[in-house]
Amino acid sequence: MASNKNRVALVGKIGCGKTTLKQKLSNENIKYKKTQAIDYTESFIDTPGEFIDLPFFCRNAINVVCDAGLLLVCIAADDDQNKIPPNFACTFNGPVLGLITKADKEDANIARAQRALQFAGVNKKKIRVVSAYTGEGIESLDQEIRKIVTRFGEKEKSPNARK
Ligand SMILES: Nc1nc2c(ncn2[C@@H]2O[C@H](COP(=O)(O)OP(=O)(O)O)[C@@H](O)[C@H]2O)c(=O)[nH]1
Ligand SMILES: [Mg+2]
Repeated sequence: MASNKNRVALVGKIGCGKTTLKQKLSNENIKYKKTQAIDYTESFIDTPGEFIDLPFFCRNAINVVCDAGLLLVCIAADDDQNKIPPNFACTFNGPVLGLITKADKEDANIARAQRALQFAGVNKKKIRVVSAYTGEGIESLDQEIRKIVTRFGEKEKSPNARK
């Protein structure tokens, strides 16, 4: 069975910037496209925000990301209504980073987002602040991901080559 250990999983509310961040980290053009289903690419598992927004689907988020090489739990800096379940990140038996996205927003509240991520079970030392628009924090995040997920960004020769 194909493994997801070379993939980085993104979870967070609808519109928190997961897909845009994925595009930025993949050096793709930034283009808005609602994520309607789980999107598997060579390096990412991008999940629909409904997995977090709707408590009923939370178990799907857990199942889908469980064997990823790295979990990125995202919350937008301007979000004043956290929906990530308490200790969500603790269900994941692997490396986790908490991302505060959209740091460029005028009404960004980094301290609030940090509290929400800690409430979601993310270690305070593992929280990073990024903006896909200004590029803040993207380069260092990219380097950090490469240290954790060794084949991050590599194109594979054929899907069957995956182990
Ligand atoms: N200001 C700002 N807006 C962003 C940023 N990242 C994403 N957005 C916008 O937020 C909206 C939702 O982004 P998207 O990546 O689709 O969110 P997703 O539902 O989590 O995948 C889009 O209109 C994006 O252009 C960012 O870093 N800064
Ligand atoms: Mg999306």
